[in-house]
Amino acid sequence: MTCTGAEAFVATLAACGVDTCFANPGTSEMQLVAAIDREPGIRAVLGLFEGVVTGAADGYARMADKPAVTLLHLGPGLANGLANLHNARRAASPVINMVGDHATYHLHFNAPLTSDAAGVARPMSDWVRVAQSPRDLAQAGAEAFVAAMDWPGRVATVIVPADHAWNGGAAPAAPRPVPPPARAPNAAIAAAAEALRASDGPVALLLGGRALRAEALAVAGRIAAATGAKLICETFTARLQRGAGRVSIDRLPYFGEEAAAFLAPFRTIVFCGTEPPVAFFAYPGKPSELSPPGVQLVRLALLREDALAALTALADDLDAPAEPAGLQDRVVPAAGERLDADAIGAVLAELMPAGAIVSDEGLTASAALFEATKGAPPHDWLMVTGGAIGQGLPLATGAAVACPTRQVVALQADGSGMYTCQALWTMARERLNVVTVIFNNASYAILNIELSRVGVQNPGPKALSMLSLDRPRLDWCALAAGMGVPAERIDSVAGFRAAFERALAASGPALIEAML
Ligand SMILES: Cc1ncc(C[n+]2csc(CCOP(=O)(O)OP(=O)(O)O)c2C)c(N)n1
Ligand SMILES: [Mg+2]
Repeated sequence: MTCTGAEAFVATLAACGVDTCFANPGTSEMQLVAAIDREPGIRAVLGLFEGVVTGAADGYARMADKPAVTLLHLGPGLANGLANLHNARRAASPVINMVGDHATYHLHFNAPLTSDAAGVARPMSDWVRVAQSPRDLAQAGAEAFVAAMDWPGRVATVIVPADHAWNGGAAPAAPRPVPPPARAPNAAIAAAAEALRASDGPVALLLGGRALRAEALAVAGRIAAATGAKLICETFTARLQRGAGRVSIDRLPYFGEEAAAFLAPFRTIVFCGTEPPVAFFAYPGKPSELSPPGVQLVRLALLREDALAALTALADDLDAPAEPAGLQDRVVPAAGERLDADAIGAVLAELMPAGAIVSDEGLTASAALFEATKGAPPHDWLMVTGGAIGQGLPLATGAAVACPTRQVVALQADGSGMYTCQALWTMARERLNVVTVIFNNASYAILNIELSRVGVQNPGPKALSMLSLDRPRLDWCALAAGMGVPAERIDSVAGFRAAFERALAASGPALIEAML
């Protein structure tokens, strides 16, 4: 029996294990909408802006370790979703995009929505495929799944011409085997062991990617026990498993000079799942590379090599003890009187349930929140990996779809939140267990800091007007209510504590607007 190209494509994705579609469709995608309608194995989740759709696919991927599929409307719809595809790509998240396009014979008429969809896809995709026929569309689906699963994950985009979607004669393609992750070479493991044994001073292990999962961190803790190595994580992690009972790890500071000072004492740094760090931006007269001059840099495993296997082999080589060093105790810092990120972090550390998932787009609040919650019950911490803001609320949405039994907490700066605040509507519609905390400082605060850091002196009112969010001040409670999410505004630590308790107890989403 044959079916349409769209049906064959969707059935192939389902057979590969895709169970979720984050969608914002248009006319050219109606065959795909109908095919998903008939596919019982795939849940459809509507996002009201494409940045929500792609950011949710990233959040889903980080938690499920497999791709969701997005449904996007030709080049312009895809273009709206690119910034969060950039973040997904920097997180090495598996994502499949299905992007509709005009029917092949319609393209040359240059109708209004005509664009180079594949050209739009390329910069933020690792793999792009334009389907050639209805039958080829199913093949493209099977190939896209393997491309997206290229360990630990990639962004794969399939352009779907409308006539290939609606024409018949197609059949689902068989799923293809997903290859196991590449192994770090033995020579790299031996070099790391030798460097750690023979270092002429303090040693550090700088971890990123899949080295930040609990199992890998436990092995890193054993290596720390054997060598005294300090464990450091990259500044912006895709998914860090942390909290009480897990191996604790310090975060490389964001500002370049702080990061350089942090790394200065080390004579040997071994990298696993990440590369030697560089400054987020260049600043006049300041170095790009953050590792101290003359330090020995050893790459144990690259991002795309199996971090757990490499750490395990290194621990064996070092005869590391079975018990990891640096296990984190359950710690709740005292919350001060003043409502700030430290106090909110202290309340989170006290009240966050075990297994919580935190989407951190707290920007200037982030460092304090991260520090305060290190002794919270075990949880996962997800950050903005590619520096493109507007990720936090969509990421929380996708994580909640992937993990319906876990509590998601979105720690959200106000300016960044406005890029993709439509995610709140999806949280309400899907009744997702997300508590959003908005840090309303009525400012692009970080940019005010950066303005002086790049050396601008005495900025005028016009410059400052580009960095402030007052006149009018945003009303997040009204925004949330308008999208179906119950919200309350608080301006004290006690108020936050009570509101957070209420929000956790309620089912479905809630928003707390903290006035800083
Ligand atoms: C897609 C994108 N656009 C613009 C920027 C530049 N940018 C960086 S931080 C920022 C403002 C952040 O303000 P907010 O989210 O309120 O955090 P705060 O600094 O107040 O803590 C902007 C506009 C960016 N990083 N990414
Ligand atoms: Mg702000």
